Amino acid sequence: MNYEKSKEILSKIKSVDRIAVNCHRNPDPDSIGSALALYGVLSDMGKKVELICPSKIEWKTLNYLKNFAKIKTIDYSKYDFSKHQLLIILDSSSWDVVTDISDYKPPKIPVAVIDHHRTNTAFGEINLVDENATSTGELLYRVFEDWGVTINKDTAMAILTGIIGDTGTFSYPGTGAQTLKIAGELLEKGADKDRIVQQIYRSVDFKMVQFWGEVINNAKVDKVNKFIWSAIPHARYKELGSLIGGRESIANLIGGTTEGTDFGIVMVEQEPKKLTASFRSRTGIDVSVLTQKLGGGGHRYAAGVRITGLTFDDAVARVLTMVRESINEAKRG
Ligand SMILES: [Mn+2]
Repeated sequence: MNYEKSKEILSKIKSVDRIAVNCHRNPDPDSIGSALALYGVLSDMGKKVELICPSKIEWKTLNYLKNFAKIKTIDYSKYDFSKHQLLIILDSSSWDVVTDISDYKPPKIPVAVIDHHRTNTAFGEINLVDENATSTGELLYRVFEDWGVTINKDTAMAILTGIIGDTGTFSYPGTGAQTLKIAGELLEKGADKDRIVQQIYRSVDFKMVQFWGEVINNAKVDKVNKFIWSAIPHARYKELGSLIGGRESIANLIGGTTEGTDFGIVMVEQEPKKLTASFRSRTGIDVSVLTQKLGGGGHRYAAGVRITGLTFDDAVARVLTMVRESINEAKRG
């Protein structure tokens, strides 16, 4: 048994027929892969499952995953949960992330949370949170082991998609023997690693490459505090095509790459007065500590925060000021 809570979740599943499984807001490959892996396993158990997501799926290149088209975009403020007996939430640290609504009132059905974010607020009735898992995909692999599930090729593809998505193809620190061993087992079960990498990392629209160029052109290095940052105002973001996922992908690229820096921040004003910042650590400095001070969350190496209600300049200044103050505080010890 990998997790004590696995059993509790399994017996809850066994006691119901109709289950909703979520993809979080602006779902990434781990969210989508995990949801589809669980969808397959629950369907094989004879459950009626609905896959729900508050956003449109921008990761069209993941359409190689079985049942990809079954993910429904819903409005959580209007959705009728009474048709389900259980909601299983994956890869989401809070209701805000699940629903894309900041003051969401939880539905009146049981909720089980399976997640790997250290900032998870344990907002379900049952919470299986393992912050040492690289991805929800990896976590689910262990849960499926606990459940005695035989992993077929489709499930293996979905799980490996989550792992490869959240580890930058096994490159991020914290990706160790356990993860690589699981990945090896998934390959033996028929998962196609090369296809997954091709679809996640090597199928980038040229418009996106141009957006990356803009972010790189605008980047500045704070040599004193050792970080790189770049910020794109809404008007320019719109001109460049309002590309969902652009911020995260370029944050991975410059945030974790630039010599002489500890971390990087890419800020994009996605809507007027709605700025989202992605933080990426290069040297292991815990960027989730920084985002948490601004009301956000995430992991040691990758974290984020959304600032609403401020003009672009004020929001950027707020992020930079807080970051610089935190670094100075830490230096003073
Ligand atoms: Mn994840």
